[in-house]
Amino acid sequence: MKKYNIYLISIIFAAFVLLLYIPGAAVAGKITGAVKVKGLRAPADILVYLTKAPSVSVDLSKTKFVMDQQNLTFLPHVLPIPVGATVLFPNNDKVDHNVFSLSRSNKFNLGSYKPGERKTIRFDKPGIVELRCDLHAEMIAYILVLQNLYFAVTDAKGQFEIPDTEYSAKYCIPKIENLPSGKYTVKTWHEKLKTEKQEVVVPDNGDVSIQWNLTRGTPGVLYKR
Ligand SMILES: [Cu+2]
Repeated sequence: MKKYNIYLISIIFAAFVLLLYIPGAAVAGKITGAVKVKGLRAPADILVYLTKAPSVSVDLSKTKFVMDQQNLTFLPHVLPIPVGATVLFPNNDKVDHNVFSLSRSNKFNLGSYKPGERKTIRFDKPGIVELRCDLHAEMIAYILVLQNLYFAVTDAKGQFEIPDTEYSAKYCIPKIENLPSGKYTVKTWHEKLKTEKQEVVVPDNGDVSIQWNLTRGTPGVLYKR
């Protein structure tokens, strides 16, 4: 029995040492924070993303990105996706819709389609995709095509966490627990807010928290060319 305990303790100790020395394994941390805004009903639907981050190769074949159409509304209003992802556009409404985008990076027109029908589009270029409907001028939403998986959208209270494990779970993306330690540029995007950026340092082991105060204005592009 005693021998068994010593074995167990040694194994736990070895695993712990290994965890400390494998680069990027479970150590380092998250970027968390909160956004405050003036002139918006809620600080929700604001994209917070890293302009440059280590590339993580994950299997996107099981992801299920959906831009729904219900009650003359696109759902969700803001959908961030990694570049190369495919999005399903089901018409779950009682009327026809015609989804299109005039955005330079991802131009398309799905044509008019009926309730119960669905179409898909693959997004191969990073950037902002403004979605519209040819039949309903009030319908508008954004698909934000991102270069890496380190991003989050603020909740109703303006809070966010990068990497966003809730997002990964929702869209069936293999979970990324933490960011490797290092210096990162964090940026925001919202259709009605001035883009802001901050430099943050993720320590070797632990999280870093940032606060934003955003104001109304014209946003910038996601990535400079
Ligand atoms: Cu429509």
